[in-house]
Amino acid sequence: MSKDAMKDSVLAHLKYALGKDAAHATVYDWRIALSLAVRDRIVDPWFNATRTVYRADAKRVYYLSMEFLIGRLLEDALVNSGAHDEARAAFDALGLPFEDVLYDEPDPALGNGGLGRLAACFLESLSTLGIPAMGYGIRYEHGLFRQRFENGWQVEEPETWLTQDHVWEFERPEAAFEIGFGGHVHGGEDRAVWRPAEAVIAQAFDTPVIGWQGRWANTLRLWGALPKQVLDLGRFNRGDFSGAAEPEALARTISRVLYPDDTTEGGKALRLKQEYFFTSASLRDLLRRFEGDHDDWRDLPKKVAIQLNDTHPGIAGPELVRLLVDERGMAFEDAVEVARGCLNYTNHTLLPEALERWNEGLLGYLLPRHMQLIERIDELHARENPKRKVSIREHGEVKMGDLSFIMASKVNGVSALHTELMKETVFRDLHKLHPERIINQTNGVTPRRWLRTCNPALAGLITDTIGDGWIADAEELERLEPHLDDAAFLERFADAKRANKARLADWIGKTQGVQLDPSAMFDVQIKRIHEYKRQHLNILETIALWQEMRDHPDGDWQPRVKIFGGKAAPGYHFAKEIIHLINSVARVANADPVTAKWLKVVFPPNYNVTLAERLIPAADLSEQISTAGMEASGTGNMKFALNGAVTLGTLDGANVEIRDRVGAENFFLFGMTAEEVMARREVEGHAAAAIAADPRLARALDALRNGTFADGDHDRFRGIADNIAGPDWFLVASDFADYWRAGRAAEAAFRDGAGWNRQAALNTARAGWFSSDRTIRGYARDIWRADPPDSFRTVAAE
Ligand code: NBG
Repeated sequence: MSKDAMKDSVLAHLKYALGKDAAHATVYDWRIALSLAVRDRIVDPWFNATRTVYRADAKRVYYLSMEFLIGRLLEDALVNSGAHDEARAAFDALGLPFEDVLYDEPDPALGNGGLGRLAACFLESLSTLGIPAMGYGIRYEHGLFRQRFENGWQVEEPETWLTQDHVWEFERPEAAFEIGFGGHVHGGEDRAVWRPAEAVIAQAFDTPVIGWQGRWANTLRLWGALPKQVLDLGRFNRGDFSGAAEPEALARTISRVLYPDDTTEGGKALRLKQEYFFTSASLRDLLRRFEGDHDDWRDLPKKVAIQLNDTHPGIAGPELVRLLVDERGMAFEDAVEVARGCLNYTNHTLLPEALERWNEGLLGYLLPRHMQLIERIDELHARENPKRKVSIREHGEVKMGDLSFIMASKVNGVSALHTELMKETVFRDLHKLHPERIINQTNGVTPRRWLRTCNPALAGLITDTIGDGWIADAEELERLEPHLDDAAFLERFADAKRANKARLADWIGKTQGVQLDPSAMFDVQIKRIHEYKRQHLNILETIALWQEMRDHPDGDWQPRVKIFGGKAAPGYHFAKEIIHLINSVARVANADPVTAKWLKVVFPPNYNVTLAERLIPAADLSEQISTAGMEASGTGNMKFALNGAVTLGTLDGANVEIRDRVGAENFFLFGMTAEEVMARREVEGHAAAAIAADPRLARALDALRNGTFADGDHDRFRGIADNIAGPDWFLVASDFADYWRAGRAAEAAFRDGAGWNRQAALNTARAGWFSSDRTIRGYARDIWRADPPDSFRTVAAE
């Protein structure tokens, strides 16, 4: 499409879809008009893909996830459909600010963190690779809360992305299922009849997900909850107006809000309802699709691969068995075999508080038939494995991890270390019974969004240097290596980083009112706020650094900017205190005339995909400092490396593999290993000993207790100080000294401009393996046994 055709299309949509005249159009109007123009270009490849899959009767992958953190869609669609340059040119010709239009789009926060963003990267890679797939999830009316700071404290506000037109989705009133809850089960063991006490309608909303170069598009199908009956007319006529609207309100709560917590289980009935709601709708949808062309249910695993993204859709096992037995007349044991042939499960955390368990009373009340089937599945597994020590049910609870494991063909971890720890810890007994079942698939990120789109300066340099093949095959980035001995290339690499930092400094100046020196070292930690991720270790080191600078105001300090971003779960008090501490240190340190030229602390609020896209390209140092053994993988760590930031990190999650690939000399390692962590926790008084041995740490902790950052209030940060001095489960004290050492080593390396630059460029050159295309190929090969249809290439040419 030419620039003029794009311009005409945008103007036509502005006029006929929005009813606006160019002279009176707002940024919002232009954004919607442009989105519609780009959407037009996606619909054909999307239809073609669907037709091709039907024609080839190809196996489909179904990715079930409570969260899809898709980020803004317009720029992604522009870049992947190849319309970006024409669109920019068209907007230039119209005299309109293209960037403002792109940033006008709200970021749909339909996820908490890594798990949801991974699902979004996977969808994009599935489309890029032409693998027939569908993402299934919930269309939350309110995504993750919007974060604001008030006197440094986190304040949560509802996210309202749907108050604007959301033109990327197509409503599908015809794709709807009735989802029941509660009630009673009648009849025998097989072919029981479940009569639910209440029901809601799950209705589909489809969003096309376009792959690189617009060759293929899969669908993200999100379910919205609607009432069976909009209005209780009887109550309305009796004058009970608010009561009359009750059925609607009740039903809609199911897809109203995303649970704002990615590590602890709310244990709420509503959450269980949400999980069953979208899992059941998705399974019934895919069975209906299969039913259209096939008549033997035993063939289901040949056509259907289902991936359970963590245990949130773990009820899929019993639900699929129920649909096959009660609604299609299959024998129980056959149904279990068919279900297991289709289902696979990804584990994303070892934190015990995050492993879902449902009270049997609650499960039996909301899903009585499923509770019966879970008992039978458990008995069958016991019969098949007479030596087993475990049971799905324990202390009156159903362990969703064990249920998902037992009902899956393959169970995977998300980094090499995490997978090994899974075998030794949570699934130790099940792994002994089924040693083939657990495999590893190290996470990845899409290089389209996380390099090509978010970092045009670096992407342009790479393409000038090695061509654009890296966008489809990120491992081609290795071809940069020979250029790392070319001073001119390294200078251009440094220029790109400098430009990104200047841009970020400008934005921070405007939005946060803090002036940053773009030549300082930009040191970034962005992720959910959690004790295991140890933002408090980072801020403690910041305090110690600030104190030393004050002691030696004539010192030759390396200027450093500490940038934080992340939300705390609303009920996680300690995490909120950490946020308050960071903001309090920022307030004091940024205003200190002695240190302000060397040290700045900034914490832009409401961290989300869009903010990550701003921050990552401008980072020099990537903080990946979790307690070893606790971060399953991490994916931010990969995005930083890809964008030429050097990691300061522990041997945790995928950091281990990043270090292996970029080389130990290009990675600042510190801290205990996972094994050492486990051993140290057994040592009584480990924190006190670490503090006694390190005056610097003792003094930083004192500053928390003497009111330095709390206008003299000695108690404000006592909780954090006491925790680090006391139980210190996350070993902040024990890792502090080594973290301090590594931080100084990173600063020294940064001072040596050329050497640092080379390290940074090496990170980019060697991080291509962390593309989600590589991850998806692994899943397709080892788990799903699904391929792109033979005609994928011909379709692209059509
Ligand atoms: C998160 C882990 C991360 C990992 C992502 C994606 C959950 C439950 N787990 O380390 O904490 O990168 O999953 O696999 O959100």
